[in-house]
Amino acid sequence: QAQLYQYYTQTKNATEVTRNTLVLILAGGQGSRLKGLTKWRAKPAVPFGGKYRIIDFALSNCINSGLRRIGVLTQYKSHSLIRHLQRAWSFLRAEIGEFVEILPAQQRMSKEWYQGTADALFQNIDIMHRHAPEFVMVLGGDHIYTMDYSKMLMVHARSGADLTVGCIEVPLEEARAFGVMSVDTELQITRFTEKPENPESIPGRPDMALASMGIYIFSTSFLYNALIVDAGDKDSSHDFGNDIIPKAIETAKAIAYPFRDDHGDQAYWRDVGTVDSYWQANMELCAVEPELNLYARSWPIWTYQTQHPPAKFVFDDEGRRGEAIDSLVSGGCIIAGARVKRSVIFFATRIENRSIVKDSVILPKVTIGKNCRIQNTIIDKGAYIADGTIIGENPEDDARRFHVTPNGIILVTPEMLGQDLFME
Ligand code: ADQ
Ligand code: ADP
Repeated sequence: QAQLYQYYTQTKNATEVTRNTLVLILAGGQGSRLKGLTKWRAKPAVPFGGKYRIIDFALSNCINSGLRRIGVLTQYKSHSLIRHLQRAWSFLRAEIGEFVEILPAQQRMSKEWYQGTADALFQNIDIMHRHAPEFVMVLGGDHIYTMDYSKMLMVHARSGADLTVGCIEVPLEEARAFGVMSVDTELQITRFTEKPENPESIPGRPDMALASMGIYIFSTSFLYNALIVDAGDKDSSHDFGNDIIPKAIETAKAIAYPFRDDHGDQAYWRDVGTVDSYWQANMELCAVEPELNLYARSWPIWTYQTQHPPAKFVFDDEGRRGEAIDSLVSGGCIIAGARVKRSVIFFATRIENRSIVKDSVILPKVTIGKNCRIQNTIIDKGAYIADGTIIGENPEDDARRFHVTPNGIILVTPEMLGQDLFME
């Protein structure tokens, strides 16, 4: 009986854990490696996958995992992000303790904007305190994946750890871009290095490294203490990856949570922080059976979108077919006598006759005129592509007009085409 009593009092179920968790989504970074795509908007607000914004993935994961108390920390170029959050994510009901709250940098603790990711939390420590969570989950707002966070929370709660870090296996040559860790047989983190020059491989697997996904669960009192100590440390850069996590593994119980799918295999997770990786992750959605299943009814990805009529594919006046294959085409698009192959076409785009669009990502409200040939290209929102434009065939020509990545992906923005907002 004593054992049963202990079980009832000490074993938390998932609802107790998720209801007592406050999620904070870091959405304020500059995202400068996305070049023109983040010139006017924050990375989490960058459109992705034909109708979503990048942050919709983290937010949908929260809602689908039963996490309904969410703060989004914003800083740089937050207009379109805040507008999107208000439109798409204001349906939670404060009366029953559910919310998505926007926490902009507002110089409440000092005369500084958020100095780093840890400072972003520190500057909101009073707000966290008022919500009185038992656990705080910190997420980046800039990754594409579907993940049931409640499983990670249960592992954290049951292990009694102070900190749990979500991690994924990545090829060694890519590991330099991440926090890289080593773990013991109990998955306790023994070493953590942020963006190491020479990343350590997983024992027995020389080609792979264990990388941090930049998602953390903290037991609240441990987090408060770590943030206060960090805030007083003049040598700190006030960043989770550089400061808080490496120090935590020296002093506290910090465990790794390997993110796997339901079959125990490596799960789908993409950092879309560069133009190349952004293009690649969009292209992956065009596969017949993409690893990221947007069609799973059990895990819907929620977003906001203006209403549009269905996408339309028509013959042109010379009887040429308008068609798309291996592609995602959103509402409001009209493809008239043009061919689209392996591309993601966001809503309200028009592609005119004799044009060919291949291996490309076309953001909303783009017009592509007649006789255009476009491949390996990302075209930003609202651009007007004049009749006869050719992109992706002549590298020198492309480099003169547009941004070209190391992998040869071309980014075209309205500004590069001389279509600046102020000049309209
Ligand atoms: P990075 O992604 O390089 O590495 P960072 O640039 O700090 O880390 O961005 C993390 C998140 O915080 C992003 O969502 C960003 O928008 C946001 N952010 C950055 N500065 C902010 C600020 N001042 N205020 C509010 N939000 C801010 C991190 C970890 C690595 C890990 C990778 C995984 O540090 O250890 O491997 O994420 O991608
Ligand atoms: P929206 O919220 O309108 O859907 P986007 O996601 O396309 O916008 O983000 C673009 C953001 O950048 C908006 O805040 C828009 O007002 C702003 N913007 C875009 N181009 C310019 C420009 N040339 N000058 C100033 N602001 C711009």
